[in-house]
Amino acid sequence: MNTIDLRSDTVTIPTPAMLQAMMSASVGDDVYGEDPTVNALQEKVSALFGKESALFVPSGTMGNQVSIKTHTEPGDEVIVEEEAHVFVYETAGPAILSAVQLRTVRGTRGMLSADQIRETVRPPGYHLPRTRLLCLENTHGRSGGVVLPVKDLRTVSDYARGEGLKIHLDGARIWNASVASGVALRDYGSCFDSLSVCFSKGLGAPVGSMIVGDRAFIDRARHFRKIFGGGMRQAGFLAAAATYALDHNIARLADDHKNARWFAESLMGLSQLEIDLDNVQTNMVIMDVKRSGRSQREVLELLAGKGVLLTPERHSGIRAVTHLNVSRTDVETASKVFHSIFQ
Ligand code: TLP
Repeated sequence: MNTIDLRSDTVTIPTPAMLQAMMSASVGDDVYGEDPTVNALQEKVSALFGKESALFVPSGTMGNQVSIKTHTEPGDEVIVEEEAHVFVYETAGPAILSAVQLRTVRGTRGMLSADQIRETVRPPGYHLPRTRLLCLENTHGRSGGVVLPVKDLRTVSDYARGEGLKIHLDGARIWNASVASGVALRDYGSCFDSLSVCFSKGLGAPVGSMIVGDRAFIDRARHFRKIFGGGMRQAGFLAAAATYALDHNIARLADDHKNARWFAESLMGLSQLEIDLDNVQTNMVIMDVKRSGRSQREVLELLAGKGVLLTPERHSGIRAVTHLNVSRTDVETASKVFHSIFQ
C-alpha cells in the first residue's frame, strides 16, 4: 500500500537535486563564522526580509526560543496569541529557558487587535512584571494555516512599538503566507523586530531555520544560540539545502495551496465532517470529526489503515497538510478514502 503522508510539511525528503547541492557545498566552521555557505544564506535571507542580519539555527523551535531569550530579561512578560506554536507546542520553553511569563490572549484566527494589546500591556509598577514582547505567528497553524492580514499586522506593530514592546514573528510558514497573499517578505519583515523562518516545512529542506533582525539583536542571539547548543560546525551542507529550497521551492507552494483547497472542497459533501473553508488559505485542512460519532484516535487509525496519515488537532479535529511530496493524484486518492469512511 502506498502511504500518503499528510501529517505535516516537515516530512518531505530531499530531492536528488537538493542532495547534489548539499554535497557540492563549500563549508567551514560556522561557530567561528567561517562557513561561506551559511554566511551567504544569512545575507540572502536578511535581504529578503529587509533586515540587517540573520542567524542560521537548527530548528524553528530554537529560532523562537533564542529570539524570546534575546528580547527579554527574566521576569518579563510576553504577550502571545493563545494558540501559537510557541505557547502550545514548545514544551514551556520560554518558562524554562528565558524565565519569562507568557500572557496568552485569544486571537481571531491567530490575529490580535491593537485594543487587545492596549488592554494587556502592564503599566509600569513596582508590583508588576514588565511587558516586553509580543509574539505572533504567520501563517497561523492551529487555525489551519490562515494568513494574518498585513494591514492588521502593520496596525498592531505600530501600536506595540509605540508602547515600547518588541515584536517577534514565528514565521515558520511565512513563505506560504507570502505566496497566498502576494505580500512581499520585506513587507512582513518591516512589521517585526525579529522573525524566525523555517526551511524544513513547505520549502522541503531537511533541517534548518533562520532568525532575522537588526545587527545588535543578531549578535546577542548568536551568544544565546551557543548557550542553547545550536552552534553548528560545517553547517554549510544544511545551508546549501536551504539555499536550494529558497531558489526552487517558494513559487511551487501555490500548488500545495491548490491541492489543500481541492481536498477540502472535495470533502464538503460529507456531513460527518466539519470544515471551515474560509480557513483553508494555504497548505492545511483542519476537520472536526465529532459528528462522525468516532473519536479522533479512531478516525486517525481508520485512515492510517487505508494508507492516509494525518495528525490530531485539539480535541476532536484532524489535520491534513499538503507539501512537495504530495501530488494532486495523492489528494484525490486521500479524498476517496475519506468518502469510503465518512459517506
Ligand atoms: N510545527 C509542527 C508541530 O510541532 C506542530 C507541525 O507539524 O506543524 N512554528 C510553527 C508555526 C510550527 O508549525 C513549527 C512546527 C515550529 C515553529 C517548530 O519548528 P521545528 O519543528 O523546526 O522546531
